[in-house]
Amino acid sequence: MKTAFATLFAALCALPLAAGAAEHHVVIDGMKFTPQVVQVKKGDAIVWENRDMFVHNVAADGVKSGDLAPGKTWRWVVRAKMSFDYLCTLHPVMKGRIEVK
Ligand SMILES: [Cu+2]
Repeated sequence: MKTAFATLFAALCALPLAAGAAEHHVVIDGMKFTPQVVQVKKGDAIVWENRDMFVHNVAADGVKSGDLAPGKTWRWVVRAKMSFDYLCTLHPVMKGRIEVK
């Protein structure tokens, strides 16, 4: 149920807000990023929302959310046309990927 809701939430939030640019949501819960792979365009925003009971973060080269306490969100705008993998440095088994088209 919780997972289904998270998926629905992510799907709803992926709807474009304005022509050309979209806001994508990634839910952090159950020690994972959902969806794990997000396809975006340069100029889009991604919002990570920590719904887990633990502190997590989003980290890659040049991408650092800092620690996100439970309930916190972090918004980041895609500035370069470059795909990358990211992880939570506190729990390196938590991995995600941003694919920039
Ligand atoms: Cu974590």
